[in-house]
Amino acid sequence: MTQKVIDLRSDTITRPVPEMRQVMANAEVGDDVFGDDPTINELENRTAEILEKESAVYVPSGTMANQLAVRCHTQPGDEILLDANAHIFWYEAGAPAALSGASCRVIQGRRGIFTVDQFLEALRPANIHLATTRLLALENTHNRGGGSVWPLEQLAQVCDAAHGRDISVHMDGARIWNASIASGIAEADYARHVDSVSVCFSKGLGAPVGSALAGSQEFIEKARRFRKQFGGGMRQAGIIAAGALYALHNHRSRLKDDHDNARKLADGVKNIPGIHTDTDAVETNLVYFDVEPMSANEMLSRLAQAGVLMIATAPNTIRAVTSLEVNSEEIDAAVNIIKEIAADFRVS
Ligand code: TLP
Repeated sequence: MTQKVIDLRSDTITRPVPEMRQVMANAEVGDDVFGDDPTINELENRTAEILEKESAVYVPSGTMANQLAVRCHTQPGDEILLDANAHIFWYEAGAPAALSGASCRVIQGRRGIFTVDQFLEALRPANIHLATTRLLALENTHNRGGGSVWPLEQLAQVCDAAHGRDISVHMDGARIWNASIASGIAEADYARHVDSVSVCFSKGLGAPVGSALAGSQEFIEKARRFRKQFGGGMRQAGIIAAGALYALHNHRSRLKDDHDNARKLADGVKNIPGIHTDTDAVETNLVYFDVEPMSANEMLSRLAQAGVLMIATAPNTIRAVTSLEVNSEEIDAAVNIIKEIAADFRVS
């Protein structure tokens, strides 16, 4: 019997469960560029309802949702303020510059989260030499911040400070569902402080494709036009939107299992010689740990040989992400494998 791979590379690897595939197969569809796809319309309405925003638009990816927001909020030459580890800055292939002509200026937050004072310090005076800061972008939960959740009050303070200076706020809420489950704070309670929010259905929620951008009616109308321009206008995409709708209805509460498994993994590896992790930093479904004396890549290739997949985010840093693809027993198995490999590195 072939051994099942324990895939902890990302929660993006989640595959549709059989019931989800069933609703996808039976989805009612139409041409969404004409606004005729009833399943997409339902998904957009439901998403807007949960986030308590006027409107939402379905898009192929989280990257497109974020970049539509950047495009809508800024003009070429404008500047975006965001944390130094933000996904928009790190992992979107330079899109703010390429697609919107916007530059990024970063704030050195703590685990992706910064204070109102840090925001205020980063502001530039009005001066013709300087770029205009038009947009502040927050990420909740914060990916490279270790899956950290923004404290609501701090988020509100930062957003109020931005709005008071005519700066719009976008929230990359790819994992807002995880933030909400971990904190007990409704998604809408985060979303009410920001002008736009992107959410992903294709991560912990387990849908195969898709994200959404939500905001005011006027903002989303503008985003629909840019979605077309960016090549994101889809046709009978109700097939995939049905998976997202299923995920929204059925998979939000199960994220707690992923959080429990992440904690179990962090607790399991924290005392292994050669592994360093801050277990207090594990708030949701992401676990980061440092390895030494081996490099992250050495560790990853040994793990892969043993059927455990993770990714490196720095020369000595590894990221593991829990999802519906990995159960509690598999976390135990992964911990034991890490233990064995780390011991090998110490004797060799
Ligand atoms: N993150 C992916 C990779 O791109 C790193 C992952 O495996 O975590 N915002 C955040 C906070 C994200 O973590 C991601 C994906 C996105 C946006 C982009 O979503 P997609 O991959 O749908 O474009």
